[in-house]
Amino acid sequence: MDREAALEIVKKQLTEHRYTHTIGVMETAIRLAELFGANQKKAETAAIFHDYAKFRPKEEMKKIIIEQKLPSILLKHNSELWHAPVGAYLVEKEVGIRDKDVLNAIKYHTSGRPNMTLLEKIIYVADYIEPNRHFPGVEEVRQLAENDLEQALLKSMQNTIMFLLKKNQAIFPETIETYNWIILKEE
Ligand code: DGI
Ligand code: FE
Ligand code: FE
Ligand code: FE
Repeated sequence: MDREAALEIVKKQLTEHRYTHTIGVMETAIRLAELFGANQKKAETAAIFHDYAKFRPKEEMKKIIIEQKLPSILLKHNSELWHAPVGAYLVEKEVGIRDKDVLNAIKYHTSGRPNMTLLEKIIYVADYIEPNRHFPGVEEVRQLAENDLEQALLKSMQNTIMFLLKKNQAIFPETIETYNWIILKEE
């Protein structure tokens, strides 16, 4: 899909702040794709639509998780996690995007997953480091992403898990599994 057409579709789903974030993720993802040899067009499309479902009512997302047989464990965890798998479903159904690589990058952009593809890593990291983000430690991840995407992914996951631990929040199993996968693979 043409970039301008895609942006016009997603803009209607988002707040101005979230739309600005989306543009930042798009630009960052394209640059990472160029740097690490991924398909730039897929990176662009996945980035544009990654937060498509962010503002859907919780009840609508819950209904989709049940009816589409998405993992029911999602319902026990923070609803912040729901927009990623629900977004992948809605982007296929409502926007007509069928590319599995793009849909999986949207689906796993919040938790990651073991054996993530290059495109999935790019969207995860771009979401974390895009220029409008101001988390503590984000600059270190930006530096790492200049030459080592794996290290950038590991650091952003560690920061996210640490942040959740400090807030007494549960960690979604797939988030932990992704973290373990990166660490064990390096040994
Ligand atoms: O949608 P964004 O704000 O751009 O970012 P995101 O989709 O990466 O993350 C959305 C939220 O989900 C963010 O506040 C962190 C949170 N999150 C990520 N992994 C986990 C999580 N929350 C819980 N409870 N457990 C997780 O494993
Ligand atoms: Fe998100
Ligand atoms: Fe993220
Ligand atoms: Fe995002």
